[in-house]
This record gives sequence, C-alpha cells and structure tokens, in this order.
Amino acid sequence: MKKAFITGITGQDGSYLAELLLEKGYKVYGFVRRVALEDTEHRMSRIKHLFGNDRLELVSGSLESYPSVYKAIAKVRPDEVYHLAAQSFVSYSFEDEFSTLQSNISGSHYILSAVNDIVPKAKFYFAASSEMFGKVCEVPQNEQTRFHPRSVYGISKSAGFDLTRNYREAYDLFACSGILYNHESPRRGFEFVTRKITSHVAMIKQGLKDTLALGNLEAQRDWGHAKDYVRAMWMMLQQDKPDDYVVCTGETHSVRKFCEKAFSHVGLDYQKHVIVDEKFYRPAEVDILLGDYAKAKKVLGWEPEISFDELVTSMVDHDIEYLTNKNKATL
Ligand code: G4F
Repeated sequence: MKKAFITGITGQDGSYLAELLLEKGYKVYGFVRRVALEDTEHRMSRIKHLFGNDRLELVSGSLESYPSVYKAIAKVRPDEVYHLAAQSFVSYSFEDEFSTLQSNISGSHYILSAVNDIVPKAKFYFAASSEMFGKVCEVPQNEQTRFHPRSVYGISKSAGFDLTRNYREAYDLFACSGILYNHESPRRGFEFVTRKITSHVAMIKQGLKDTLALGNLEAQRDWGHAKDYVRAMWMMLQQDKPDDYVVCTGETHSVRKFCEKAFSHVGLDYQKHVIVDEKFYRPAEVDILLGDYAKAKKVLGWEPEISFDELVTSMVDHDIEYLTNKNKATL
C-alpha cells in the first residue's frame, strides 16, 4: 500500500487531498501540531469525517523544528510527500513578515532535507503560488513567466519554489511545484475574500447583518475549486519525470464580480450592502492574476471541471445551509 505524508492536512486543500488519496487506496499520514490534536472540534473540523478510516493516521510535530520533521519522516517513510502547510494569508504576511518568512521558508527546507536524507526515492510536491507572479509582467502567466512577488508571502513561496527545484537539480529528488492560482470551496477559511463574501451573503440574507466591508473590489483573480486542484497535485507525482506546473482555470474575475454573483444568487443587490473600507487595502496589491494551464493539460491530462458559477453558488448555498442548521448563529 502506498504511503502519503501530508503537511497542512487540516486545511482546505489537505482535507480534499486526504479524501482523494484515501479513495485511491493510500495510507495517509497527516502531520499536525499538538495543539490541533488537543482541539479536534475546531482545528480538525475539515477532516473529522475521515477519522473512522483506519488508513488515516495523524503524526504530531512542528514544521518549526527540524528534529520533529526528521522523526516524522523517519517513522512514516512515505512514498509521496505533499507539503501544503504554510502561513497562507497574504494580508497577515504584511503584519508579520518575519514569522511568515521563517515558518514558510524553513518549514519547506526542513521537509525537503529530511525527505532527501531518509527517503530519497520518495516523490515530493510543493504548494507554490500564483502570488509569485505578483506584479505580473504578462497576461496570462505560464511556467516561463518571471516572478515579481508583491508580499512577503509571495517571496516565501518563491524561495520554496527555488528550494524545490534545487533539490531536484542538485540531488535528483523527484520534486515538483504546483503554481496554484486562488482556489476556493465551502471549506475555505473565513479570512479569504471569497468566503468572507459568501458568509456575509448568508448572514445578510437571514437578516443578521446588513453590510459587508471589503478592500479593493477591482482586484482580479483566476478562481478555481480546490477539489479540482488537489487532483492536479496527485497527477504531478504520478509522472515519470518531476516538473513544475501552473494550475488555474484560464478565467479571471474581479472581487466586484464575485460579489455581484454571490449576492444575486439569493436575490440581493451587492451595491446595497457592500462598502469599501481602506483598512482592507494592502500596501502592495496584485492587480490581476490569470493563468494558462496548457502544460498541465498536455502533460498531465488535467483540466478544471468546476466552473466559476458553480464555485460561487456552492459556497453561498453551503453558508446559507450552515447558518440555517446552526439556528442562525453567526458564521
Ligand atoms: O482572498 P484573498 O485574501 O487571496 P489572495 O491574497 O489572492 O491569496 C490567495 O491566493 C493565493 C494564490 O494566488 C494563495 F497563494 C494564497 O495563499 C491565498 O490562498 O484576496 C483576494 C483579493 C486580493 O486582491 C485582496 O486585496 O481580494 C482582495 N480583497 C478585497 N477586499 C480582499 C478584501 N481580500 C481579503 N482577504 N479581505 C477583504 O476584505
């Protein structure tokens, strides 16, 4: 039985990836912090439904400690490693540059080094990001597009991408990076703009709130569904050769457009509820992201299956249902 090791298993992508790998017959090991094990109700909410599966095991440790990462890899000896864990909220990276750089770069370095030392034949996936393109020098972006990150988060992902490529070139590790564009779902954290919008749509619809304060409504993103994107991660590790791939939908929409769709899905006019608050503006913005997934399509046979409309409506429907079941508790 193949063994997969996932960092970030309690997050949106980790939970969908764990489901996919369990369906495919893998034994799945999730690397989690001890605090998460002690607070399963909140921190494990996305994977709680998988707990009955005896092919899922959680290994406690911290990406901030090399010995802890080393011990976990030595214990599991995985065939495939998916490194998804990171401080992934771009806004926060402006507030605490140092911890974002420290945890994102060192965490990636520790795990690459441990994998290379202990299981050099394992296949490794790094969750890179379209934030690396930042102030884009071309539209659409592809694997050849030059990076110009606009946040410490983007810088940390560029460093992780370079580390991953270097382990591939210097030590022959089967190491791939997925340059993933924004990907969302009903499991998205509430701090990201899509879920902030859909959760507020639900609360406004139920009469629990009246306004939604946002920052830059003109920013454009290539938004896909996380479920489609974890499939691409797995496909990268099933190839004969390691490589890097852009994973996106090839469509871009503004935050304003997302609002319009989400509010109109429940018969509301976003213009009556959305207000702009400058405190949500970033010191440096990524104005537009639009990817070209031609390489992933050609080499992996990957294509997104869930449309932008389905993404928006499924998130709104989920949040409405959630509120209804919670007897109108706030989201
Ligand atoms: O949802 P966001 O916070 O996502 P962002 O910054 O694009 O990053 C996400 O996608 C990346 C891939 O490209 C990942 F690497 C990263 O980890 C994360 O998953 O913001 C999207 C856009 C931004 O332009 C932001 O300025 O929405 C704009 N925005 C406007 N008002 C807001 C808000 N974003 C947030 N979070 N909250 C607002 O009130």
